[in-house]
Amino acid sequence: MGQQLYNIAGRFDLRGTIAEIKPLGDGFINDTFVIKTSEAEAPDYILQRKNHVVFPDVPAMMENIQKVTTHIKTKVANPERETLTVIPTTDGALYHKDAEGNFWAVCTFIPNTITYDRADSTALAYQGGKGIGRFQAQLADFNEPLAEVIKGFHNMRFRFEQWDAAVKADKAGRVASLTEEIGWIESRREEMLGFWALVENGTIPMRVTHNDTKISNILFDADTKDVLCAIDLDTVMSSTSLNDVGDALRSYTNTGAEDDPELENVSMSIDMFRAYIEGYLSERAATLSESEWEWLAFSGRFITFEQVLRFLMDYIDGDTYYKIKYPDHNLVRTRAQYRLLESMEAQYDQMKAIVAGLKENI
Ligand code: GN1
Ligand code: MG
Repeated sequence: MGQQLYNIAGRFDLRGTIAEIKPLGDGFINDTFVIKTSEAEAPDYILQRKNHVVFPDVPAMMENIQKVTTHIKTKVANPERETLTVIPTTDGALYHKDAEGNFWAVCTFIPNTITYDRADSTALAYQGGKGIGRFQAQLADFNEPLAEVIKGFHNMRFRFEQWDAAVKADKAGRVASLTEEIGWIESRREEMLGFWALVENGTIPMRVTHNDTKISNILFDADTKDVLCAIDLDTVMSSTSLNDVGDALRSYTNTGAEDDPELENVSMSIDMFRAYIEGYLSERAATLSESEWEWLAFSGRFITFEQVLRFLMDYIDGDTYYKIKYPDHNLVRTRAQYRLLESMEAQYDQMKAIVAGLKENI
């Protein structure tokens, strides 16, 4: 891989000399590397191999990212720092396709920043909420069409179609051992599709959204700990803004890990819920529709449910979508996310009361 990475990096229009290329983070989908350059004045870069099984049209995805970041750059004081900068190839393309058919893309590494795998304070949750609220606000007047990079990504009707097909096919022969877990999904089918019907009939508006708002996809300033921008823009698409809030609540409010094998660790922190929502509303309160207000608290339940479904579906399919670290990883993820969902359900009245209180005070 070593020399190959240098060759690939060499295809892009980089400044400076490459000193080192090393792996970064552990995303479930793409492979990510940091390119360090020798010269102090040359930036470092992020190189990613984009997963073209998950993203069947990488060129369209890169177009989306380019359009959205170009738009955001017109809205901010520091365009180099407050959104991603896509670096084209020396031929001017937004990606490089290698001999094996892999797609690669580069953006600038934004220095003096920090990411978190877990929100460890309400201050951080507030900042994260502010970040996604601001991202949505920056794109409120974005009117160009965006490609649907993953079909039906947060579309619950589509997810249930996939689910029904997966359970029926039972590719890995695991369905018989999953009666209880499958029951978790089936008992909520009607409620979740009922919510989605409000999106389908236009009661809940479609907007430009990020769609993968877990905390590790947000960049914070290393000194101030203030939010800088949303990164991992692969899934930017048209969706409901509630899905961004819901996915973030799933991530920020969890007292345990997403794949915590110790279920006692997992619950929803109501303080983190309040902090995230307050941060989000600091940017979005004035522009939320009545229906968005009404379903704001529910959004956490919706996306956490979807994540239970997606992890379990991947386990049923034989672990083809998410990278796993051990054989039952997707089942452990399913159970941990289900525990979080139960905790949200148990605290739902409080969540709604917090949102109602915040609405009164604006
Ligand atoms: C994936 O790409 P990454 O690792 O940030 C997934 C999200 C899931 C998340 C669960 C394109 O996010 O939808 O919520 O894992 N992204 C895609 O951690 O499927
Ligand atoms: Mg991603």
